[in-house]
Amino acid sequence: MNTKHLGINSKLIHAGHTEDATGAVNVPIYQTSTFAFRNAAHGAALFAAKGDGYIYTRIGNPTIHALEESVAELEHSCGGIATSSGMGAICTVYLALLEGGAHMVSTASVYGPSRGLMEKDFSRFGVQSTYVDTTDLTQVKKALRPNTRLVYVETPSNPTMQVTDIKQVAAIAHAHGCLVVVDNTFASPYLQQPLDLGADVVLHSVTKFINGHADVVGGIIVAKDMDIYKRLRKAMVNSGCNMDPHQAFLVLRGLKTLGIRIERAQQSAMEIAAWLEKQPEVSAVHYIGLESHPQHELAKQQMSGFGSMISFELTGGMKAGRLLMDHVRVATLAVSLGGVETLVEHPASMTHASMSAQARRDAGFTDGLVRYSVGIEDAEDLIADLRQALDAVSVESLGRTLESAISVPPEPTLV
Ligand code: LCS
Repeated sequence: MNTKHLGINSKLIHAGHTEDATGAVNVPIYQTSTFAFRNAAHGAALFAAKGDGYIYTRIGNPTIHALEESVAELEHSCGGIATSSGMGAICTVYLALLEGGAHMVSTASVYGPSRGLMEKDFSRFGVQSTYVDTTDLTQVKKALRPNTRLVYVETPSNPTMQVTDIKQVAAIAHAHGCLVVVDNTFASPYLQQPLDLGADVVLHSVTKFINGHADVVGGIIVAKDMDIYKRLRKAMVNSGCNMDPHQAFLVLRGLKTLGIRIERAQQSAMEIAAWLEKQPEVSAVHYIGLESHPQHELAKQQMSGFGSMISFELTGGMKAGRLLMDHVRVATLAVSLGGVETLVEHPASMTHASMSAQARRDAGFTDGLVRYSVGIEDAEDLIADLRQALDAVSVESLGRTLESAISVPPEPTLV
């Protein structure tokens, strides 16, 4: 069905789905590694990219193709490339668009391993990188070098919820002859379409909002033009970062409810963020829907909603952050985000522990930061859960302080 003229919720249901001979309403799982050629000429034509059909699942598969077509349409792109994971998508992008001696400028507050892969692995092949606060356009301009090939932006960023102006960054990067890549995981295509704002490539960890049910790990990349798309697809096929057909089937199923999941979760997120702002144990709340967020106005312009990711800082620092993890009951203590269940984690000791303490501070977050991915439970239950957890943290912190004040120091060792 041609869905180009339809609204986003209709696209979520129908885009990418072409009816097969059976009339199956859902795209079947083509669980096969290889596809038989009709004859030698057909096989040769497929290898010469001249015929219709499939060769081998690492190169392409109908179930995976349906997901790629669907996300490509949602992101207003010429084509999608599904990958084994979000990190598979990031690795493919670096591999396809950088080479030894090239330089990349990136958001400092990116998902930890996106930075780790560049600084610890791609650097071994002579790729250079500079991490800056991309919400500050002067820092982006200053970081550009003659050999800069890529400006990589994560917006909103993980876990600081900083919003980068995609249009402005694209104008700066393009004037310098660089490509712009946006990690759109936190917004999802339901809330933000970076290609329309000037980006050249968009990637997602589909593990998060796109799938939305915490049962699949996957990634996807979409490109603005065919030339870039072909470079990315070649890198994915050659590196073997492909998605599996069963993974693609589950993601296609999750994708259908993206709109209603996000609408509900972001309504609760707004309530929870406003409540958190009033709690004495909380020194800062980073939610782009709050007027107090420094890029609230920009988020309003470049996104169609504020999403459901919140991070907040506890006055009690690292100790309070870790204690809170042990006391939440409705929210699940787990990494990942963007699912129907509310997930809570402590970036300094978990997702962003691979960054140095200095890099975390430079990226703009403290060791008392808590990341909270709002799911679709009842908002009042989540608020009550946070309140009892904050109370328990206060009681336990006080207990530990008293304990250390009255504890008898150990006997000095006699030598
Ligand atoms: N990009 C962003 C913004 C992410 O948050 C993640 C994973 C990735 C890429 C990588 O995707 P994956 O390979 O896991 O599918 N973020 C995680 C997080 O914050 N907690 O656990 C995983």
